Amino acid sequence: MPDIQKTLVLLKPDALQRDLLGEIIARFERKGLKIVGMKFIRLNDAMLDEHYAHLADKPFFAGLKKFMMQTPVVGMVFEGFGAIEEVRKIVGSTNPLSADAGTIRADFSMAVPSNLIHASDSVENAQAEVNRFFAPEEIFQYEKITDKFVFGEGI
Ligand code: DAT
Ligand code: MG
Repeated sequence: MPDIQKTLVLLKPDALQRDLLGEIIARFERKGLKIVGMKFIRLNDAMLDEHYAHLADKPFFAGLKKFMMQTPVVGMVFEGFGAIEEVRKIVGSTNPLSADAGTIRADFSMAVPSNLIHASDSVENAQAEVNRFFAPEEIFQYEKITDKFVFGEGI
């Protein structure tokens, strides 16, 4: 079994504008990923400089930041076995036109930067991103009736 991990998701302004928040969240809920943090976040320039530092030299960087600041985003923290990779699988690859059918990006979007969702891509980045957007007291531990199906305790 992989480790139990936490990973960060941001539902981007296009998800909000297109009324796809519920549809997207439902996919993670159905999978069994546990929501342990969830809130609106108004991103600013400094937050995006940090979050997208790996893209700072790209020609689309300014446009990407502007896109991400159009509305609040929904920040979420999911928990589960191998959650980082499981969430990325459900999200699909960056370009929606090359993402696999059945993924969120392939099923609901057509172009970058409007690919609906951000998800952490490594253990190191997940830790940094959860801490960047959530204070410790905004991450919750609680029992769910379905925990036994999700954390492998059987029926
Ligand atoms: P991902 O979001 O799959 O982790 P990334 O970290 O390489 O991908 O890029 C972050 C976001 O930047 C991506 O979700 C959409 C935007 N982006 C990436 N490549 C782009 C491009 N060629 N033109 C415009 N936006 C782009
Ligand atoms: Mg990325």
